[in-house]
Amino acid sequence: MFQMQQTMRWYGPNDPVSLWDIRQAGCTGVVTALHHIANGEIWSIDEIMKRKAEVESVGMIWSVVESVPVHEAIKTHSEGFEKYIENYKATIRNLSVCGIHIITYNFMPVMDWTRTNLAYEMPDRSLALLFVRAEVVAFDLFILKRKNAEKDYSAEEIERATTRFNNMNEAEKKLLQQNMIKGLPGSEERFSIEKFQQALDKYDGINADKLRAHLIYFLKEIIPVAEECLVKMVIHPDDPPYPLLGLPRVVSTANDVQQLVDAVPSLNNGLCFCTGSFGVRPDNDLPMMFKQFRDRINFIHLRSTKRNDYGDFYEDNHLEGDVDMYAVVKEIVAAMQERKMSIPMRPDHGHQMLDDLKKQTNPGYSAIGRLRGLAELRGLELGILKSGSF
Ligand code: DNO
Repeated sequence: MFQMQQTMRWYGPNDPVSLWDIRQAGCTGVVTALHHIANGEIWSIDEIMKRKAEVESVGMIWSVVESVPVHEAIKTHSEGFEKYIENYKATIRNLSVCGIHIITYNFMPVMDWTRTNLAYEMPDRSLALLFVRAEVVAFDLFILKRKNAEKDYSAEEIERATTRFNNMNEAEKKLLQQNMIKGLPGSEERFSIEKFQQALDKYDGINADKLRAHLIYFLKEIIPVAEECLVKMVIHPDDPPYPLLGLPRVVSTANDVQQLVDAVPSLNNGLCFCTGSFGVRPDNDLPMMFKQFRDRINFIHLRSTKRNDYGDFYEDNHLEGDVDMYAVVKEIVAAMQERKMSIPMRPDHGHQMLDDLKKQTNPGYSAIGRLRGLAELRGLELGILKSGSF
């Protein structure tokens, strides 16, 4: 019987969660990246081997790279983008030489995953990550003051944002700005407000169709290299799965993913199935989506969110919230038996809880919350496997 390969993300030597912590959580694999190498530069074999040795010295394997970031020039087709694509290919080759064969990346313009509140208190007093859409709209209209921003929102959304903004004190406004532009761990980009505006300006004239065309161009360049090196590229969906601050997002729905598959059908053109990201949209049927793309899902993030009708959501416990985790894990278990292989999975995020409340932690990536999530998911999978109900 094939089971998910249990992994956790590790941000490298500065991560307050150690490799031994990850091992004690029951993981056999580690998901990591060379965060110290600037976006767009080639990852050398030396640097990759150093990280690999570190992970292996603790008795685990480096299962998945998350992420090799895609330089902004590649997304906008601005100066130097061909060179950055060549560098990306070189990194794929080097990772493959070192025996690392699954690479995660995303194609979100300017910002990676985004939340407005990093310490939202749950009824049990653990802290969760929260996204309030009215606050993003308020940031756009009243802090960033983006030209023509009001055209992107309905009258009702503007009213909600105005009320929310008027109720915020200076400290809250400052914190919101910070949360929007400073980037969450793994985002790889940090901006001042001026630099942020300049980065947005680069997307003038780039709508969803154009961004998609740039993504397909990139795939047509890199997937043949991935095929040759036996590397599975897995794209991470947009988080949240809809446009932000006027920036297009093109990996938010089943239809978006299908378009990428149609353009580049190779199985090396794969998907990182992130239930927390896709699950924010009620029109994304997660078990169906898993089934649709099961041949090319080579990495899984399991997490659940709880949404409301305004586009807000918070990150819930892994087996609660809107994601039907039982139905999703059933599909995963079935797909693994069919493909005769296990797929690496990490419990994505977790609440800050217990002893971690007294510590400095990476938002979403504290040890104990993820340990709870992993323990629950591992039990769910075992129950499904043993009962043969898949
Ligand atoms: C957040 C993560 C993302 C993800 C990238 C993949 O917790 O899931 O930062 O790593 O989008 O490139």
